Amino acid sequence: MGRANDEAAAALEEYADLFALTGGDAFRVRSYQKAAKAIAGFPDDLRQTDVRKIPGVGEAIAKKVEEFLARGSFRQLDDLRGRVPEGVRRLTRIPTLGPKKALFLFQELGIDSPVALAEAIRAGRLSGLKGFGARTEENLLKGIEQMEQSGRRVHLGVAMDLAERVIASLPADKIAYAGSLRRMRETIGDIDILAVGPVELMEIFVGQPYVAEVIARGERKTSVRTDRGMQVDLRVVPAESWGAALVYFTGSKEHNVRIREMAVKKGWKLSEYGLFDGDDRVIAAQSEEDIYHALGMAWVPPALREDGGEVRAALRDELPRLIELGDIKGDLHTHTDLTDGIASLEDMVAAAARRGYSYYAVTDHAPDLAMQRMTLEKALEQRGQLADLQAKYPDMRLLHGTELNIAPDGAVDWPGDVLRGFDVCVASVHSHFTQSRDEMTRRFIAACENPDVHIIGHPTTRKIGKRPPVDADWDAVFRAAGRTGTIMEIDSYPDRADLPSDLVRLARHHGVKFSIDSDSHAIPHLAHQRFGVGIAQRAWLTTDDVVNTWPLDRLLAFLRRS
Ligand code: DGT
Ligand code: CA
Ligand code: CA
Ligand code: ZN
Repeated sequence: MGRANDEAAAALEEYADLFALTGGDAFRVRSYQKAAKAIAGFPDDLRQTDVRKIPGVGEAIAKKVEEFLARGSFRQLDDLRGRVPEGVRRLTRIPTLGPKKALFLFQELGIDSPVALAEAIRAGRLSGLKGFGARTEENLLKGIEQMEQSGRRVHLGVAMDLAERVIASLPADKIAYAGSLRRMRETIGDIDILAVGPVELMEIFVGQPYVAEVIARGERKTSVRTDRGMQVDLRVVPAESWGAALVYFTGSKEHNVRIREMAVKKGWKLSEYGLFDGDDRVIAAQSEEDIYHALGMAWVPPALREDGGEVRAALRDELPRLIELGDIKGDLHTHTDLTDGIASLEDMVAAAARRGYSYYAVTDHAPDLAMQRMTLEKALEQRGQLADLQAKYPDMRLLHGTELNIAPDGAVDWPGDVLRGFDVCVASVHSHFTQSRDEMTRRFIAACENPDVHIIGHPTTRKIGKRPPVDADWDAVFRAAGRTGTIMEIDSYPDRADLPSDLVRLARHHGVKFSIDSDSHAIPHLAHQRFGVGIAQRAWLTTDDVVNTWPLDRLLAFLRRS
């Protein structure tokens, strides 16, 4: 997927937001949003495509996109940006604050930024205003705090795209990303790239089109800010200390402290240049394996390097055989254009087959998510189409599933006899996100206890930087899931990353099994599973913990008993 698609989609989304904010027609707002989604999910690079071919892109939008491709913006977007202060636009990014209220706050009270809003709430200036009760104010404060915390960090998907683009742009002898990105953290502060190559590499780096500003430039390290605001550090390291540099700059800092202690205990020294003895003679430096082995321990997979017990386990040679992307045998949560996906059933299935899966579930939304206009007839018709398609794919079992909606009381869309007609039932929270902790906990437990619910989809419902996780007693929820054999999903969509790895670890304590799903709404999303595998690795999962690494028979038997 080319970046041009993502950027054009982001511009259209921003335009839709601004258009809504300034009282624009809701129908047109939706058409911009739809077009943005279609463009983001379009498999081919926008620059090599006739924009008008993309579904949902009419003449007016096509013109805007073409202007955007030519100069990085379009006239109507510039106009609206000029009319709405940047602070007010940032107001709308506060989770739970819609455009209408944001504009109201600006026009009536002159509140022009999230900071100003937090001050106004604390000073009691909003009390008595229609639509701003104590609960609303509390949620707004939480949202502002969350926004400040996430700060300039971006989710893994954005950072990975950029890192791969940087790596592809540089003619190095050896090049790799390190830092939090290599450890597959869910959010990334800055990107750390290591390279072996000529000094001219720095010159080539700062001349790249994605570089917006050079922060610091040197022979060994150059830092830039990219057009998307992310910082990228490029370090050129000597070939003979490649392994030592990788260990050092992969981190985490806490992991590095631990292994440096190991070196010191032996009277040695560990730095970004190598592992040295008391006389400064090099013991190991060229590869990570050499360094870990010299310290008397097994090589530690990057996702585990968080000082969470991995050093002790590596010293005893007790590290688990972590799950890897190659272990994944299928996907159990995907959508088509029957609901809010943008690709047809045929195209999604064909793309899944190209990935070499043994099984693939289609799980379009169920009727209670009213805007998707799903009906039982449509679901059954899709089941027939899937059965017909099956003949074309002898090596991949097609599963007919659905993504149910967990109502506030824990009930789901269809009665048991309908649910039992599906091979896989995912059940997710899509509404009433701000229930109290007790209500939310009961809601999830009820869903787990439903014998026809197999998987809880994107359990916390968070969207990184946009929506906070729901509040529930996860210990209690996971206990119920363990007891009932209900699978917890690791939704791999990088702005969801849901469950996050700390909750995966907690759930595993309760004997819970997991499915690593893409939650695809377009063909390129299928590849997101690699991010879910990263989450699973950070939680120390093995293939035994993850149901969609299992052979079909074992999976089906487990689904039947849960
Ligand atoms: P981020 O960028 O906030 O997502 O997280 P990291 O882990 O990528 O952190 P970053 O970019 O500050 O540094 C990259 C790695 O370099 C870090 O994981 C460990 C190593 N490192 C940086 N500064 C230090 C330090 O002062 N001491 C040690 N031992 N290691 C450091
Ligand atoms: Ca970093
Ligand atoms: Ca850095
Ligand atoms: Zn969902």
